[in-house]
Amino acid sequence: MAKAPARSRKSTPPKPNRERPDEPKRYEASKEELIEFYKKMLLIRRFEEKAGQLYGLGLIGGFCHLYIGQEAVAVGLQSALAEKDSVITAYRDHGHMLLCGLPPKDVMAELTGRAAGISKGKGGSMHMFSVEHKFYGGHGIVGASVPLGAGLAFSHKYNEDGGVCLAYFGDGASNQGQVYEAFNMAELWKLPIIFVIENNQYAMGTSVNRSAAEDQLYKRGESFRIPGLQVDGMDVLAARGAAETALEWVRSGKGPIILEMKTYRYRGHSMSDPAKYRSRDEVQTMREKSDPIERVKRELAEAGISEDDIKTTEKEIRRIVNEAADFAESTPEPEAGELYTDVLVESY
Ligand SMILES: Cc1ncc(C[n+]2csc(CCOP(=O)(O)OP(=O)(O)O)c2C)c(N)n1
Ligand SMILES: [Mg+2]
Repeated sequence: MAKAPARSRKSTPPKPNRERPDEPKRYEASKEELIEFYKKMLLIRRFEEKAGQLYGLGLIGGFCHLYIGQEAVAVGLQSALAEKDSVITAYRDHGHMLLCGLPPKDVMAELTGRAAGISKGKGGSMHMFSVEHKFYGGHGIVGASVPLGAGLAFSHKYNEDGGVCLAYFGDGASNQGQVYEAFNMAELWKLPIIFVIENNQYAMGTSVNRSAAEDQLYKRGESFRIPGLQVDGMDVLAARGAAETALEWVRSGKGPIILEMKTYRYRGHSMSDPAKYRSRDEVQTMREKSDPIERVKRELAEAGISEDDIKTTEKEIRRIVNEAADFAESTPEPEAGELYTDVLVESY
């Protein structure tokens, strides 16, 4: 039998260590920007609280996952995006959409299953989409936003439009195989994508330290040479600072980057969650000590914004959310014939 050729003892020399991004700096916001961050976080919070109420009243059906507690992540990151950039996420998606500029009443009407909803009332909470606003879903398959996001980044590169894709996924999703296939291709092809791991510490009822062999999720790209940064996701200015660093990295053609945003969800996983996997105390402590909105409120006071101005902002947000809810309750449901439209795309 022919002998197998002797293996060369010389191994390929390792590639030199990759350049790494600088540690992000906490963003120095102007007064106007700080007010804007506050408004946006409050809009998401009040919108989600209202959605929770409408669900309780039976006006919203099916799945509904609230983002309460995590607002600083999406607000900080998306405030740094340009119009050419795209956003994709999983099912905890209402906040991300509002930040992409989708009107609150169209999102709320989708939740109540009305024809005026952004997906004509046929998608519901998890399946909203708006090419016009460069919001590409809304996906119920855990981890799916990662390869789909890589595809969006590929299209930015192919079309040379200068855009970057912000692809969000959860700590639970970060244990999925498809995530790593996408990491490999994204780095190989130097795709313009920021992988955002929203580490809210739980995947349904499983805590990250029970399910992740490497629970420092920002390191998950190491074997693909994708750098990662760990960020305080309860601080909107830290999130914005990280976005600046990540965008600079990606826009200069260095390929993908990972941001692990350490955050926390206050509500249950979805609307039916027995919440037996964590104590009330744990949630209460997070709310009291780390609430991202209260934090900005303190910064606003320090910047000399008056209580009255803050109250006026709160009133304005309440008005927007109440109007969205009134619209979503009163606008008609889709005609029965809509069952047969938008099912298949015909292309010749
Ligand atoms: C492929 C797939 N597996 C399982 C599920 C069921 N599932 C829905 S949400 C979820 C937990 C995901 O947690 P995480 O990624 O941390 O996101 P979070 O809900 O915390 O935002 C699971 C397992 C699913 N929807 N898709
Ligand atoms: Mg999670």
